Amino acid sequence: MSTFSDIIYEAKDGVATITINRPEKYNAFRGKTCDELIEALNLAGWDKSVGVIVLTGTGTKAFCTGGDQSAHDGGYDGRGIIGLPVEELQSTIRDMPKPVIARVNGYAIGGGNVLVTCCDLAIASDTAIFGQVGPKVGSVDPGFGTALLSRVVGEKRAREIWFLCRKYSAQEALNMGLINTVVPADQLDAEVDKWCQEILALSPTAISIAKRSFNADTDSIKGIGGLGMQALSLYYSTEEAKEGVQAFLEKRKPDFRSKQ
Ligand code: 2NE
Repeated sequence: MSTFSDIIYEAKDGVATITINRPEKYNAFRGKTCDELIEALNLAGWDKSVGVIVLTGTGTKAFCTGGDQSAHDGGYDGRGIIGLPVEELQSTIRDMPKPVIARVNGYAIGGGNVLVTCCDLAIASDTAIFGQVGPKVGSVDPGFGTALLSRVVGEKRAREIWFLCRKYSAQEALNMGLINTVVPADQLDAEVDKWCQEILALSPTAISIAKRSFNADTDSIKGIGGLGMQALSLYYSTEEAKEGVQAFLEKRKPDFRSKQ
């Protein structure tokens, strides 16, 4: 029985599914959502009956659109350096000793795209849309969101993603290596299940050793992320950053240049 409010947790036949359940906010996360995600990941991660974790969002509009801008007032509404323990959430995905699959069913934007980046595997519907929006809304995710992304898609592409804030189709995300496969929306669950069953047939310990060895190469990014969040908390107190949040909430174009 799930005791969560912002997420849904279900573990069945070796697969734990964690669903961000805030469709009215396009599955954006607030402080409480991050805390619940961390708790659920730990539940699944250390449950021996679970061999694979699926992370997704409720509905077809969004996988996750990152930080909840309506819970942002010079910082978010939860705990941690910026009021959103996002760097802890990202590290928890990486630290879990089993594969975490992003099931991407719509927008994976901002911190949602970073979650896709941090997941071990990503399977998307052909309607999914990816991208970073930080510099458009007065934010940036300066750790796994930037440095790991460049490992995943390459330096030039990662810089393009952050410096232009464009949106990318599922096919484009596949071409750049951000995701593993794309399927028609009505085949998403069957495809995710197929990948889960293949993983469940393999040695869990061998997979967990492989996961940790993949992580070893990029774990130093965690330190960059901590430092980055300290800088981000200072940035959030500026007029320039506040303009980004206000403009999003007021559905208008931001004017950053006059505020820097
Ligand atoms: C996702 C996107 C591109 C969708 O655009 P569109 O035009 O299709 O829909 P719209 O009208 O913008 O959004 C639909 C509803 O969802 C809410 C909107 O406010 C709107 O609500 P209503 O007006 O219908 O009531 N919504 C969407 N995203 C939300 C969000 N993140 N927080 C609160 N409400 C949200 C477009 O909506 C978009 O670009 N969203 C902005 C995403 C954003 O700013 N994310 C935060 C980035 S910063 C971050 O994630 C982060 C991090 O990664 C690390 C540290 C700190 C922060």
